[in-house]
Amino acid sequence: STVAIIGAASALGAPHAGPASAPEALREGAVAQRLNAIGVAAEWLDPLHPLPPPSPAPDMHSRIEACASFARCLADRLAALPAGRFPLVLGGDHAIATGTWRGLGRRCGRAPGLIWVDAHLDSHTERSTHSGNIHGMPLAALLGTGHPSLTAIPGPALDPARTCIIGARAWEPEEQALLARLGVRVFEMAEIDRRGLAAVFAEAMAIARADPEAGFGLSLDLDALDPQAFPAVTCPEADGLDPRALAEALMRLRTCPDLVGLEIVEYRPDLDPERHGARWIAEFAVAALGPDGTSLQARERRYGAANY
Ligand code: DIR
Ligand code: MN
Ligand code: MN
Ligand code: MN
Repeated sequence: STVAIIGAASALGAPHAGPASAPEALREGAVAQRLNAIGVAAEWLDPLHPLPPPSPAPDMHSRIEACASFARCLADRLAALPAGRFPLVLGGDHAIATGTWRGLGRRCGRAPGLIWVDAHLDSHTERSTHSGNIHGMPLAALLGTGHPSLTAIPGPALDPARTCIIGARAWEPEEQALLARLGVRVFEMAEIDRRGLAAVFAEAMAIARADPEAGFGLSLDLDALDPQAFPAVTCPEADGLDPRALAEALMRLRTCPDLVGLEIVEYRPDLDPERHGARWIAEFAVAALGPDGTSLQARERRYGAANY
């Protein structure tokens, strides 16, 4: 099995263009080489670029349509990924997730469980948003709530009972109310400080894997990390995860034959001339995906041609 790295160079959902250049910076930043060096085959596919946004900045409705059409392309790419490829999606802002997880749901034949690692809840709709930014809406849309253009991206909606959030510490009441109504488990930063990330991550994995017939994935918004360690993100929030502790937790994914995809978003290389962030991102990919030949082969068997 080969890790297929898919750059999603869109910042259409963010208030800043920075995340759009992350795939280019990460391609230079040796993510594939780091994986190859530990014996995991990895190669970049052609990155996806959105159409340039018109200026002046378009209204929210046009930005929703632009994010949705980019996400449809990404979903189609993932749904059509050949057998024997494990998808590593590198954003871009978090609005790309609306394409990633619908496309992987199609690839696997059912909705994956999902661990959403984020300082935020990303569960606004076009009606509840305070900021108007689409990257504050993708989790609601994946769960089936929100603007029809976002909820109708082809693929199965997530199951709230197999979805959870890790690292939350900044939200608006409307999105918290939606998640409470749907029953999505939210592991706030305060709970992680109390119990430790290892214990919380184990519980999150059990939630995401509750259906033994379905696979699961992880979406990492880098703003979940403490900005003192990882400042180069679109919306930094104080007092977040320690990147070393996160890398250690991610190592638990290596032995999971049912892991269907990994996504890492919101890196802003324009704030990081030394590329410290790119090295962390390579570290997270290595932690999650390398070296465990048995699990990569088991993934290939489980999500091989017959299931696509
Ligand atoms: C805020 C921030 N809740 C919003 N969300 C971010 O814009 O709706 N998500 N930054 O990653
Ligand atoms: Mn966030
Ligand atoms: Mn807001
Ligand atoms: Mn996010």
